[in-house]
Amino acid sequence: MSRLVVVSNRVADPRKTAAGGLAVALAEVLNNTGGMWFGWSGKTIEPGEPGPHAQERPLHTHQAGPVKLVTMDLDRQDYDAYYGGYSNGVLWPVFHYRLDLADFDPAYITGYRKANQLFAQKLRPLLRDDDIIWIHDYHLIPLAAELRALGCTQRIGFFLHIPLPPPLILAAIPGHDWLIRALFAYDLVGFQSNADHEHFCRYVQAEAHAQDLGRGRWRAFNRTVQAGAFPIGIDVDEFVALGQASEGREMYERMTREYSRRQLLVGVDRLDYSKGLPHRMQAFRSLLQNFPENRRVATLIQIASPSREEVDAYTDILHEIESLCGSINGNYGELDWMPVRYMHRNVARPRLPGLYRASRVALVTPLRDGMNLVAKEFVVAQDPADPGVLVLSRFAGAAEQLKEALLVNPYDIEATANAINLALHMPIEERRTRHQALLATIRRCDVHWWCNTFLETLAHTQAEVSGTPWL
Ligand code: ADQ
Repeated sequence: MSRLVVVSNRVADPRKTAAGGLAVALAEVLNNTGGMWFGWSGKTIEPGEPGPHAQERPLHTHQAGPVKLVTMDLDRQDYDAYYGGYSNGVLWPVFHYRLDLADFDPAYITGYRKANQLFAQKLRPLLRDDDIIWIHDYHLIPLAAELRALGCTQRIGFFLHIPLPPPLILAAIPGHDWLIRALFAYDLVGFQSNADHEHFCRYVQAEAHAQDLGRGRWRAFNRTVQAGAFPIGIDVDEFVALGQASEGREMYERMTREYSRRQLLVGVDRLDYSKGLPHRMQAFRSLLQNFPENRRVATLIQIASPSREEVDAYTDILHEIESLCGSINGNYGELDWMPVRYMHRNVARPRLPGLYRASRVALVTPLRDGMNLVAKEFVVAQDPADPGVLVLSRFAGAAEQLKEALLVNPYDIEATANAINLALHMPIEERRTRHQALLATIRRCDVHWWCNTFLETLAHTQAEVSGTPWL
């Protein structure tokens, strides 16, 4: 059997739990298949620090159960241009439709390319001929092209965890043509939703004049690539078991005791401008303003884990949220009731199911999101006899699958407040019916389905190369 090699920017010990969708999903996959997980070590070498040049630097290797973790350090300047610069200063905002937040510094693309070349040079000698390579996310789009340039002929798949915008927005990215051309070095390219896949098709047809070979296959630059939607899921059984374990149960009991006379609303996010936290706070404020019967009852618990604090747009959003929470609590709070409890930190993963289960409503209202796993976790954690209600942004990839949620436009503050009110007062029969349907979808398309479908498709697809490829 072929060995699976997963490559992503960050690598985590799959036996431990982490916050962040990609780390959680990949840990599930690798724990099942075994193999190698390659990526950045989390360490940067400062200018002037003694030691070998990047190319000669030794790799870090660590066996974690069935998974071999291999990581490399990056020079500070390369890391800044690759990670903070092109990946999170250009690709992340533009892929999330936020052209206004992008920093189009021409130096970034060079650092991004250099880091990808270094990843390729370090990974190449570790590969076996029959390895299956699965590369993840926007940090590493050109990695297959760099590996091919070094002679790799293995099957290589790519999965984009974030949305792909329509061609007009995509074309705002400096180097967009180079970036999309690099996708043709893969055998299979996967997206979260049909919408993202359709944007890819439109782009390659219009900008790369690719030939449509049917059934998701495209031909351009003397290569073919297979593309499709593979919506990511969660490990449902694992999350159910987590909810039944002692920490999950204790959390549930503590929350239901503490808030016995209240109705809890919950939001759990990385602190990121794509998650729509200020809009969510404003909708909650409108709920209290327009539907006063919810005052003294509805309590929003918002957990936002620290994320990418070295990027300016992230500190701005932090201050905005703190000020909104302060003003809502100041205007509506009572001596014995605080409308919003905001925590800027992680919740230990074993406690999450208990927190979700104790909540009547989840607010998952990103302005744009590739998928959003919190929406799925919330549904799975509910008591089927008395389930809570999911208020979900129609701009999350999850909305394509989770049609029985209350779908909202998070920019429309009043409409979102109406939906939250509806959720808080939804009759139990309707809650059960919606929950049953949502749970069935989430179970059917869980993380194992995602992984198996992607890898099976990859195993049956190999790019055809004819003539001289552009590489
Ligand atoms: P993220 O943007 O990180 O992931 P998401 O899908 O919601 O978003 O995953 C977050 C994960 O981290 C969930 O498992 C959640 O429970 C956990 N988490 C988040 N905040 C936490 C907190 N404060 N405390 C504890 N745990 C927390 C990216 C894309 C998404 C896509 C995933 C997977 O942006 O659109 O769904 O990858 O592909």
